Amino acid sequence: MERTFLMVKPDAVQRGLMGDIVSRFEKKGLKLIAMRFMLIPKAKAEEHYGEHKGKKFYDPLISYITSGPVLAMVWEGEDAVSVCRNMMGKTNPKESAPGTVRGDYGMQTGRNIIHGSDSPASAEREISIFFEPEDIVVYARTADQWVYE
Ligand code: IDP
Ligand code: MG
Repeated sequence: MERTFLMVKPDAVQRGLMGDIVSRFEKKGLKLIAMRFMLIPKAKAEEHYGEHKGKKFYDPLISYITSGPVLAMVWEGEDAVSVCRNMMGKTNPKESAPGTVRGDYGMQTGRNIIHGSDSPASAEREISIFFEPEDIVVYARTADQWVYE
């Protein structure tokens, strides 16, 4: 099983979309194993988005992601990283397919609703920024026998 880091961004929290977004991943069959509603300290935001440092959207991105609470989550499932990226849609919501989170709710790249890890290695790195090992909830979900053959 693979793990991925997802985060409902401040715009989506303010717009009351948390429940819908969590519900999509839950209904898909992914398993929630950690969740934290929080304000991101600036240093953590800079660590998380370190790969973008120096780009023209970097400073606005750090302001955006620290502008209000986010919902940070870890989800587990078969190929969880790519499954969740597909459900999120393209980075630019104007180009995201209808039915995806960004395609259904966003209008601009600078307000694109959700973050999701782009590889298993990124997922591991990002999870460790936002969660301690003991925050991960280990449990058997009985419905898994109806999700996986
Ligand atoms: P991703 O979130 O789909 O992986 P990245 O290219 O990794 O996209 O960019 C990280 C985040 O930076 C985006 O989700 C978005 O919030 C922001 N971002 C990226 N490009 C732009 C841009 O051109 N204008 C404004 N914000 C941007
Ligand atoms: Mg990215």
